Amino acid sequence: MAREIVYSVCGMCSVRCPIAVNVEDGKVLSVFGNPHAAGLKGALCARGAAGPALLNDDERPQTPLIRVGERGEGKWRTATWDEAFDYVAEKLSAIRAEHGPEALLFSDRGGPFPDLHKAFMRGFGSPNYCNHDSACARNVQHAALSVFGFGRKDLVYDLKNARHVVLQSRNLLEAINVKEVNDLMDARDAGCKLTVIDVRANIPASKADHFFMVRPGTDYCFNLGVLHLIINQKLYNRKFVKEWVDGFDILKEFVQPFTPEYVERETGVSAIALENFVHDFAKAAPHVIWHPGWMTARYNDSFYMSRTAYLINALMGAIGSKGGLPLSCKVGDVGRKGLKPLTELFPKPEKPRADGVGWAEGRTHFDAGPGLVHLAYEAIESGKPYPIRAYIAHRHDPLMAFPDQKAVKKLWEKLDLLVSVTFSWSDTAWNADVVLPMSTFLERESIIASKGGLKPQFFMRKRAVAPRFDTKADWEIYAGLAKRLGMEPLAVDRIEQLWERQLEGTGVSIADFDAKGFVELADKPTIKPVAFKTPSGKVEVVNAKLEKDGLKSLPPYVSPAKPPKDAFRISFGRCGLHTQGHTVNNPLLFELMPENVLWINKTKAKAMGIEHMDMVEVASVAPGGTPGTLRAYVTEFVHPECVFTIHGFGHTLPVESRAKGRGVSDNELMPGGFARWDRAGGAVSMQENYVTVRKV
Ligand SMILES: Nc1nc2c(c(=O)[nH]1)N[C@H]1C(S)=C(S)[C@@H](COP(=O)(O)OP(=O)(O)OC[C@H]3O[C@@H](n4cnc5c(=O)[nH]c(N)nc54)[C@H](O)[C@@H]3O)O[C@H]1N2
Ligand SMILES: Nc1nc2c(c(=O)[nH]1)N[C@H]1C(S)=C(S)[C@@H](COP(=O)(O)OP(=O)(O)OC[C@H]3O[C@@H](n4cnc5c(=O)[nH]c(N)nc54)[C@H](O)[C@@H]3O)O[C@H]1N2
Ligand code: SF4
Ligand SMILES: [Mo]
Repeated sequence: MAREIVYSVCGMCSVRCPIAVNVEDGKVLSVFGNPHAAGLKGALCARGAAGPALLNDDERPQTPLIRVGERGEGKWRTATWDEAFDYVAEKLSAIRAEHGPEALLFSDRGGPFPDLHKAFMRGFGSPNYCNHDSACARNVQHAALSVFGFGRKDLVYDLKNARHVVLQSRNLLEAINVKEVNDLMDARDAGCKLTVIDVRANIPASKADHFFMVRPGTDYCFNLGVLHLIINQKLYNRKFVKEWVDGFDILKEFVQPFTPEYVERETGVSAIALENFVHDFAKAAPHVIWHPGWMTARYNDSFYMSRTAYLINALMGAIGSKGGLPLSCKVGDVGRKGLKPLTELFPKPEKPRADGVGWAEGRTHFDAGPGLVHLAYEAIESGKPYPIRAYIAHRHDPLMAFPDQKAVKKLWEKLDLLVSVTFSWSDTAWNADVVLPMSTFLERESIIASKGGLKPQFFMRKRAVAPRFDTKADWEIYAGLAKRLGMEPLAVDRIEQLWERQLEGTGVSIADFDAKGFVELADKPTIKPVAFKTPSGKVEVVNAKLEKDGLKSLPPYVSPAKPPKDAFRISFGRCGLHTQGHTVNNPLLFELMPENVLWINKTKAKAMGIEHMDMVEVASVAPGGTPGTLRAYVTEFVHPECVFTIHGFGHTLPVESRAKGRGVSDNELMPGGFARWDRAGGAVSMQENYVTVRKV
């Protein structure tokens, strides 16, 4: 019996926790949290532990597939990898010859391994590398950039040492990052206070010292009220403000109307409770964290919720502080050399990006990084600024991730080629021309990734077992295409060729990863001195780029519309047992949670004759959505103006026998929602949609 522990990286969600895989005779027995990883305590979440069930599931694409029927009809022919590579490469070459290399669009799920995909796009000659983030954290990213000049991941949440944590639109105990969960629980044991601001009582609310159930859409107002109290009652860190905050007087003047009484009328939170909380919070400064949110593609002003959250942290002196939000160290900050980027194998494409991000009028304030893929779709439809005719959706299911499938499909109609690279079935894979099946995370290697933080590190995903089916790792997929598209440097036969290239000059070797699966680049945690990348070098209340694009740094607060009569705003989020839409069909996780329910306020439900666990139909108020039926979860712990559900259910594909027909898809309740996106923050505004509910 050959038994071994393989150190690798979880792939059940984009957090990518370090894992230890218990392998016997080429079979995975179990998966644990990597015991060497600080803060993980050897733990994984339920989804990570269900990795072997994904590996052993036969209901996933097992070989390359080429469409034979109409798009979405589900008629395929199986192909060998050579055939599939030839097919895709020939199409791509023809499109490049006719429309130029920029006619290829790529969207990615994000995470730590995008360098390879970006390199592939550069090698092809296209600038159109995007990720999924306009349906996720783009508002937070742009908020960080606008206030600090650096991105959201340039700050660390030092939860372990915090004395008061505020979770606003952030479900830290169910939308899981295992280390963060452990750190928060340790901090709580050491006396850290917890405040939750949400439209319903989630799990963190059950452990909170202060819980505020705010009227949906009023978070910006809530934060302006908090700033009002912090400033007027001189609860801020004067030294930090004097040294580091530019525009304090402008902020002071702006927040004057937001008295506790005003905030009470808007949010429903009592003026006294608000004042008590703010004093409690300020007492713990600077060891405080006001979380700016993660999935904030919710309202037209969610960007401003995150901006004001960052400003509150700054006024508390929490930026750069232990137990607050210290600056993340990059590899270079601890005197080491970073990984050699694979993108540098090819020159930067000359054409501007199709989404207009960073250059087009009204879009110059956006991060020139991975951009806004929903705007690139508009370029497919309009042909402006130039035609986009091929699209590779890598580890991305836009048909489930964006509102309004019909609208998205329509925008894709002019594509000559749509490729889905995925390890499970998804609506996007089902609608693709070619499905390139990826090996699960237990069956593949990835390129080496680098992680910043207080102690930067490199980490490596290793193959724990051989693939069960005819699937490939992503490096094998892009190497296969690179060989046929004349991109020599990526046309490798072994992953070591890429690893060696990445590690050149770093002083780290491939063998160094054997001991723990990662290599730490500093002996002890480093708290970096505070420095901002804004033009003034300070925290900026007024952002010149926003103003130049005709947008406001501090827009007037607009009271959110009340839902139409007998209707509710749709609200959604995550649960601990599933990742987005792609684990519902996982045999183990499905058993634990086969469908979603609809949280509805008790008083409202009573008036509508709906009892707990009754079947209800939920339908969009705007025409064009797809109604669905699910059970009502009747509770006083959800705001009466909204109903809430867990995202990712309501699958329809015949190839997913378990998930099919179970629960309801929230994004199908948002017709027209694809077009509602925030000009300032860049993300779609998914909670600006209303639904009706009736007992069936
Ligand atoms: N209505 C509504 N819409 C939402 C949300 C919501 O709550 N409500 N949540 C939003 C959020 S926060 C996000 S992040 C997005 C998520 O949506 P997406 O960005 O599309 O991400 P996932 O659903 O995680 O994965 C997409 C596909 O990639 C495949 N996949 C997963 N991991 C891998 C991998 O390692 N390799 C490969 N090749 N394929 C992989 C999965 O099988 C799945 O089919 O959706 C957003 N959209
Ligand atoms: N188990 C699990 N963990 C995950 C994921 C997963 O799919 N499953 N996905 C990962 C990804 S991609 C992301 S982006 C993160 C998301 O992490 P989070 O953003 O923390 O997760 P969500 O559950 O979408 O939303 C957080 C909370 O916002 C609340 N909320 C909804 N509307 C409002 C509002 O108007 N105001 C306020 N104040 N609160 C509101 C919801 O009730 C929910 O409790 O989680 C990551 N971790
Ligand atoms: S949070 Fe869970 S699913 Fe996500 S990477 Fe960590 S263990 Fe895996
Ligand atoms: Mo996300």
